[in-house]
Amino acid sequence: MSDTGQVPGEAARRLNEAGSVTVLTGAGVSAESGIPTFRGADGLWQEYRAQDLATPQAFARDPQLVWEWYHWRRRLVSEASANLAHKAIAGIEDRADAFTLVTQNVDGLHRAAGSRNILEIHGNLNRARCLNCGHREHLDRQEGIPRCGSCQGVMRPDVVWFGESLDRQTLEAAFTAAASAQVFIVAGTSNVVQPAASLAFAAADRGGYVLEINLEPTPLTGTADATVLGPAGELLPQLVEMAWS
Ligand code: BV8
Ligand code: ZN
Repeated sequence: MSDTGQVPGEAARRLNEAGSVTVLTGAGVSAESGIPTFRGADGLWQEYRAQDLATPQAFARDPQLVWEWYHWRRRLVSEASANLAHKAIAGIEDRADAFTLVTQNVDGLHRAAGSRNILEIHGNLNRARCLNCGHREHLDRQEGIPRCGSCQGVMRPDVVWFGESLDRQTLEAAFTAAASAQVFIVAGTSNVVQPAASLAFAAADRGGYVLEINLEPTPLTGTADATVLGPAGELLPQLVEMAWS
């Protein structure tokens, strides 16, 4: 583990030479845009307990409360802009031969930064899904419980809650992108939420070079080929600069 906050030269060289690159991001990549992470000191879960909000049971019990939380998070995101970490990841996509971005984030900031090939494995905050007919639509309203434009049914946030399975096709694509990555970059995630937390290990098992960028060690540290502790908004631009300058 390199705690010098310095990207190793080998990581930059491998990125420059890689035919296929996959990046996995978590809430830490949006932290420098002012979006609270989940488990950090100011984390979303501190103020609100996850089990009270990000579960189907919570929504069944109190849909109004759950929607208030999501509307609050959407307002935060609407006032935020993509940061240098998001932009550096879009820059890697511009230069790599084959590129996939797998994100656990539901804030849509990667697309705002110019990323294109994105697998949003936990869904998206700005989309709602009808409980009755499955119709999905972009969310404009800022409060209350949205009603389906197609059947008037109650809608839920189009995100994956704890205890819910991820979309099978999206998850398969994410594991394929991990297994085929010559370089796998993991940025801003505590690597505890499954099945996302297994992706980096899948990449390592197939001989991919795994670079972890995070503020603190995680269960991946030690398996990753390199772990650099520091802000993604500094380290990812540094990596791009070293790889392609
Ligand atoms: C599933 C969307 C099959 C919603 C999210 C018991 C009962 C039921 C399930 C389970 C169980 N035990 C285990 C499970 C499985 C569970 C799980 O993994 N639980 C964990 C907590 C143990 N997983 C699931 O339920 C998944 N489904 O397994 O289906 C199944 C079905 C039925 C029963 C069992 C299994 C569904 C998981 C998806 C949940 N949805 N979000 C919403 O957002 O509202 S998860 C949520 O956590 C976000 O998506 C987030 O992205 C994700 C992971 O968190 P991180 O992104 O890593 O964020 P975190 O704050 O943790 O870390 C940030 C890191 O960044 C920190 O390390 C910090 O140091 C660093 N950082 C901060 N700033 C910076 C930085 N790094 C760099 N630069 C900075 N500036
Ligand atoms: Zn409907």
